[in-house]
Parts: sequence; C-alpha cells; structure tokens
Amino acid sequence: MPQRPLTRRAIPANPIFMGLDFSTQGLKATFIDAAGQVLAEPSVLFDTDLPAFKTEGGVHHHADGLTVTAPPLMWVAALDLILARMQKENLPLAKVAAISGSGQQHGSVYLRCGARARLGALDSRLTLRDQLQDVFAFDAAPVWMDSSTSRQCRERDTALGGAQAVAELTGSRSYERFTGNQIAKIYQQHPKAYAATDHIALVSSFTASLLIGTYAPIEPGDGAGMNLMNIRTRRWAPAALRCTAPGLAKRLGPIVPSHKVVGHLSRYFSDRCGFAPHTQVIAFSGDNPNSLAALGLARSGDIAISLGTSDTVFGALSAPKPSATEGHIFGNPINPQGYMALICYKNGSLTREAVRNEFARGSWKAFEAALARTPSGNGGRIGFYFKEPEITPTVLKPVIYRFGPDGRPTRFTPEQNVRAVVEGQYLSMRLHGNNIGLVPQKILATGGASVNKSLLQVMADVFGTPVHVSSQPNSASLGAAYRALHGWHCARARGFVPFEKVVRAAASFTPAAEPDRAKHRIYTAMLKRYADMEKRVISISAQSVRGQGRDISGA
Ligand code: XUL
Repeated sequence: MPQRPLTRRAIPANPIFMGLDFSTQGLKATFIDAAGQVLAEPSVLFDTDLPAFKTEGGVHHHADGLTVTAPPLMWVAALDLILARMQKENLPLAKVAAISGSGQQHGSVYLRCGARARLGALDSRLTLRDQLQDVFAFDAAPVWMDSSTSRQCRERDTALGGAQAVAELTGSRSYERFTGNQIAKIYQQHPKAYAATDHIALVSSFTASLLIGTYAPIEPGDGAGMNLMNIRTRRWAPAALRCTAPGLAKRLGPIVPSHKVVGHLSRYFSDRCGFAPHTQVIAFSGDNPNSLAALGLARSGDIAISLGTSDTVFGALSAPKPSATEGHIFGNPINPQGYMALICYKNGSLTREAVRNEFARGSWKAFEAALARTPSGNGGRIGFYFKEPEITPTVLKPVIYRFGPDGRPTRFTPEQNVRAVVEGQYLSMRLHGNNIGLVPQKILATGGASVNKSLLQVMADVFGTPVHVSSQPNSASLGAAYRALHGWHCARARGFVPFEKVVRAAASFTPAAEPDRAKHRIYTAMLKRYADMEKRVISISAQSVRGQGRDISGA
C-alpha cells in the first residue's frame, strides 16, 4: 500500500484514525484516513529504544526456564516515547477522531488500589512514566510466552470437569499462558499482593486505560484468551472465576462489545500532545483478533493462512467447535455475534527454508522446480518436518518422519522431500483447521512466504478453494486503526454497522491460485492416511521425549 508522509501541510480535510499495537517487541501506531488509506506508521522498539528496562525481545526470561514477564511500566514509557515522536513528526493529532488498539494476547497487569484515581488525574507537564511508577501491585506482567502454570491448568481441568469441558466453556482448553491460570498462580504465590490488587487488566485493556484515564473494559476477542470467559455468552463464566481466585469478578470489570466506545481521550493527551478533547477510544483487543480485522474477515468461510516465522491459520466462524486438543476460539472483534478460530504452528518458514537449504541448494527456484517435477500426492509419500518442537500437534522434540506409500518409514529423494514438506504442512492445516470448524470457501494467504506462487498452488489444491493474496500486511496495528474507524461509525449510527460497509479497504485481495479438482481429490483421499500417520508420530515422539531430536528415516 503506498504511503505518503503525513505533515501539517498535508492535513486531510476529513478526520483520521489511529491504531496502536503493543506487541511483544514494540509499539507501532498506524494512522489511516476515512477511506482506510495508511498515512503514517511511527514505532518504538522496546529493547533498543527503552534499554533501561533490560528486555530481550521485549521480555524477561526467568531462571526457572518457564516464567516469562515484561515490565508494564515499559509499555507506559513506550506510549510516552511514541507520542513524543508523533509530535516531532508534526502529525496532526487534533484530526484524530478515534483510536483503537491491540495488545499481545494473554498478558496481565495488576493495578493496586488508588491506580484509577491516579489515571484520572494526570499532570500534563509530566510524563506518564513519572506519574505511574507505583500503580502496579506487581512490577512484572506475565506474558504469552510464559509456561509456568501447568499446575494451575490441571486444577482448572479438575474443577471444571476436564479439558474438553474447559474448551466448551471458554473456547480453549487450559493453556499455561492463558490469563486465568496466571492469575491463579499469582493468587496462590503472592496472596498479599493479590489482596492489594484493585484491578486486573489485559495488555490491551491496560493500554486503553492509560488513554481514557480510568479502567477500560475487556472485549470478547481478547477476553477469550483467559480461560475465564463463557465463549457463547461473552460474559465471565462464574465457575471459571471461582476456581481461579476470590473476588475476581470485581477486579476484572465488565466485558463490552469490541466496537464500543470505552471512553474519550483524557485531558492529559489534549493538553500535552494536542489531541482533540472528544477523541473516542474504541475497546482495545488482542493482536490476533486485530489481524483478523486487518483482513476484514467478518464471515464464516474466509480464512487467512499466514506463512511466517510461525504459520497461523485463522478465520471467522459462526458455529464454534472448541477442542480439547488444539486451537483457540476467540470472539470476533468485527462481528459481535461471531467467533474466530486460530491455530498456530511453530514450524513455518524456517522449516521450509531448512528443507530448501538441504534439498534444493538453498534456492527457491530449485525448490519450485522440484515441486513441478513431482506429482501431487507425492506417490503416497507423507513427511512430517518438525525442526522446532511443535504445538499443532504437540510434538516436544525436533524430529523428521518420512513414510512411504505402504506406511513404513523410508527415504525420500531430495525432490520428494521438497514436495513432502509443503503438502504435509497444508494437509495439517486442513485437518486441524477442520477440527475447530475452519472450513474455507476462500483462502487469503499472507506473510512473507505468500509471494511464492507454487506454494499457493499446492495450498489451493489441498484445500480445494481459490487462494487470494493481499497488498495489505497482516498487521495488528492496521486492524486496530480499521476498528477505530469502524467503532467511530457505529457510535455515529448509535448501533452496529457491518464492518465491510465502512472499512472497504480491508478486503482488497487479488486471486493468486485456482484449485485443480483432480489434484484436490488426491489430497482428500490422502487426508485420512495423513491423520493416522500423525497419530503414530505423536505417540512415537511422546515415547522418545527423553531421547534427542532426530531424523528417523534419513533423506
Ligand atoms: C495467541 C498467542 C500469541 C500472542 C502473540 O494465542 O499467544 O499469538 O498473541 O502476541
């Protein structure tokens, strides 16, 4: 998307909208005009721009190897810094009509009694950081990379009737990084600090609170990442709160629809930075729900496959199928009755690149030629390439498995390896996506590897659906900016307005591959064998977890 610098000399006649994305590594703002055109994108990187917080990749890894946290004051300081940069760049902040935002999912911030009053009485002569140093009951916010709460997950399973029951109620089975399990750990290990906590926010609702000068509510896109919200009613599930910690409902506050105005920008920002005093703040959501908004996925049947460092498959759903084994169901931030499903793979581009380097001389051209020389279905050969421990399905050690048409471990030629890694990844996405209700009618391919046409052709053939690509990046801050525009329209209409009616820019996709029906039939026949082999792989890998990662069948 072309970008033009936004200066006072180029102030658009119409209002502009801002999305703020507090990701794991940094803070980015995206400014758009009312047509959804991107105008400016200032950013801050935590490690390098705020070195005093001594983070690595925006987080602190603790000595137990499981606990991962981030200092919430760093997010406050990042907001100070990005606002200063916006002023320095002369961005016309007075033109901003509405702001929404995005936060890394699952992270939680614990605010002590008195924090609300402090947020509401900020002095515009001072930085936010100077005034908010001591509002935290904990200086460390657990984040999504934390996996220290297995005990609390098992306690939740027991209290709520097992993993499938937790998934049915909250949209996901108990996951270590999910906020409810983090809150339970804090309550158990630091009861005094928990007692002193007045309010618990997600990264998204905390950063919205900074803007509106009081506690901002949580919305269903991010609220679903806590194991605490009833995924169907979009309210807190009393049984899930009870087994977490006492007095939790009042500490969490309400859940509101994602398009709702949660407040107006507090006076601090108009006095200090020149925003208009009536600037609306629309509920902030998680980064994945905001990425869904960036692609405009409001209805069932459109799914996005993001081919990046890790691959993700996500899409809108009307009838959720929560699973005890995989994936997540979240609220859909652009459709208040709808849902979104997400599955995440650790073995994405780096694994494809490793196979390219080993079997295609490190060249994408040679990789594509190998794909062209081998038949769809690879003559019945199926491969599993886990260069990294995998989460979909759970495979804890790096390992490679190659099976011949007779189901026995075997060797592959270099080109068979190339085809096997690509087909295996897409068969897995079709299988696991289907398990949580993601059955595409159209696929939007995003992420770095989506420029590779031959990868997209195999994708279209495996799924049997057309594949489109977008000029839009798969970007949470852009999605947040679109949601600001959407929420502003809803507020003006005093009711919900369909997202696609007011954010037309979100759906600009171009066709990239059409499925070949005969090849699709080959993949459909292969899917059952793939699923059976995957079960074998999971069981072999679980048994060998104490051994070293290995390649069991050679090249
Ligand atoms: C999703 C998840 C991550 C974080 C990253 O469940 O844990 O995608 O949201 O920011």
